Amino acid sequence: GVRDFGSPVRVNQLGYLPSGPHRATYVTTATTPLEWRLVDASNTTVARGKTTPYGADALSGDDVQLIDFGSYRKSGSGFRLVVGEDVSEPFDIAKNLYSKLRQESLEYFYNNRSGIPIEAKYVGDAWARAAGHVGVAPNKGDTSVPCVPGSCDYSLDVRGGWYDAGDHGKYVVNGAIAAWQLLDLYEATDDKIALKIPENTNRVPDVLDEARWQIDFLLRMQVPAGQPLAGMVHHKIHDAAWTGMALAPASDPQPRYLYPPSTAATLNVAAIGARCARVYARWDHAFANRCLSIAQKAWTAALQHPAVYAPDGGVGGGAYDDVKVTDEFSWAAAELFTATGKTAYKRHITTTLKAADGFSWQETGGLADLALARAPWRLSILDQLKLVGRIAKAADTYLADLRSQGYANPYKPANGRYVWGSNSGTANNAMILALAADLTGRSAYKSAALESLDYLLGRNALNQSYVTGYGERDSHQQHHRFWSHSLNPAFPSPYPGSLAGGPNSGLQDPVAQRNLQGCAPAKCYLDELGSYSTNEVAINWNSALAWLTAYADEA
Ligand code: 9MR
Repeated sequence: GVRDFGSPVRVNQLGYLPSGPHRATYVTTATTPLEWRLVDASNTTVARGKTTPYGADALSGDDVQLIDFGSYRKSGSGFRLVVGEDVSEPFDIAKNLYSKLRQESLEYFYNNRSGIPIEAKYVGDAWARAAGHVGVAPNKGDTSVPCVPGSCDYSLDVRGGWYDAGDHGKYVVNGAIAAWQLLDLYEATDDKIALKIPENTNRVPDVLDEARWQIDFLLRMQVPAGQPLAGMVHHKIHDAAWTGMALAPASDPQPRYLYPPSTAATLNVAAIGARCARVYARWDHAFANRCLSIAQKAWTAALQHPAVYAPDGGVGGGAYDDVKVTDEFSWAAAELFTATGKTAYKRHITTTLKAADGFSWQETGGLADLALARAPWRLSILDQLKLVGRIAKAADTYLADLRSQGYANPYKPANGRYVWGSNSGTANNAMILALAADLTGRSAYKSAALESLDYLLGRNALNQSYVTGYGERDSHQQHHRFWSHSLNPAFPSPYPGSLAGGPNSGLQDPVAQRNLQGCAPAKCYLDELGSYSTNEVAINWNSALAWLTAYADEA
């Protein structure tokens, strides 16, 4: 049938910062400027102006016009934009607009912890659950996990960490980049926001406590001394077969296995271990030293085994396969260089940030530059200038991409196809814009970083806020084993602040295949539990949202 996207006036359904950009998109085939009005909660017109005709937006297939109500800067709630008979969803204009989302997007991680009970006193009754995978029946537990039969003859204690996404797997490639982004968030914003987590009374910033839960797990994945491939890191641990939906982690009865080590996973641990060593040095010396020593062992092992690749395919878990690891070598080298200052690492930094690549779990070349950006004192003045130039150059592309689209979005794939997890492409490119703004002081970058949040929160082709609990038309049926309310009412909906993967041209699940044939790239999305290729949650996507909302809250 015909899909109903509600009002053609598309706004950030959470709202706008008083001092930030105030833009919206109107879907219309009209080609001449139209009058728009901003009305307040009592329906009084507080501002008016003319739309700017734009034309056909390539990736959504929509004909649109643009609205800029930047002339109005007062705070309030319940505003709406009106064009003719069409009325937008309501929104706020407020200085503290992103404070709650900044916090809840980070509390996503506590909710997805393995190996610890999720307590009602932190998350409320609906989201509380027993500890998963601690060896209490029917769980086999992650405290003594054997290798997949025939691949090694030891077991490892790999308890803890975060579940990757809607599934119960824990993957080093991806796990590391998500933890990395929380550490970078801490460094970018000096984050001291209190989170509702068990560690919130210690003296360590809560975001670092949360990241440490994951880092401790990642460090446990290293092959022990005396074993073949010692120092390498197991690629992943997950169930023998995919676990069913509407299943709490503690109820998973299946055997779980360690999958063989890979060079990519080993370099991910080298990178996160080095970043950990630098960031936690101020807070916990012993932990920082342990991180560094494991990172260095991993680095040495990766040099000895530079081409051990995790296979594509497989059952029971994601593949996270990657056969190009020059970028992982470069990222790890950059993190080790910034942590230690040792020039031996420097010659292994072979990649730079490129707008076309961005960064992701698979493409980590750009992270070398992002690592250096956090430790400029390691670089000569000339190299610092070059680094800022490269980051600004990538930001220029994202700025142009955002400005050239009817729904402002710094993500604009050159091949015209949205990828699995496209919303993280938006958030990660916005992060580069924010970083470029910090490094250059150019307000256009900052404004574009903030405007990117408009896309994620409703100013898009589907009138969809992709964040649970934020906006009138929010995603709330994301693919998740425990947050399976729409399948079984005994389970909760996603915790507020959970980001959906977003439009994916690939239609890689049966629900998408049944319902989305022929979709325009920006519309290949369904808020349905079964559409894992468009509507899953994932740690590496929420880490990007957390980074960006922390930045917006500081702005
Ligand atoms: O985010 C991953 C995406 O880049 C891949 O294209 C996709 C298919 O391999 O896998 C995504 O990651 C999923 C992982 O394999 C298993 N856990 C859920 C992840 C998010 O959907």
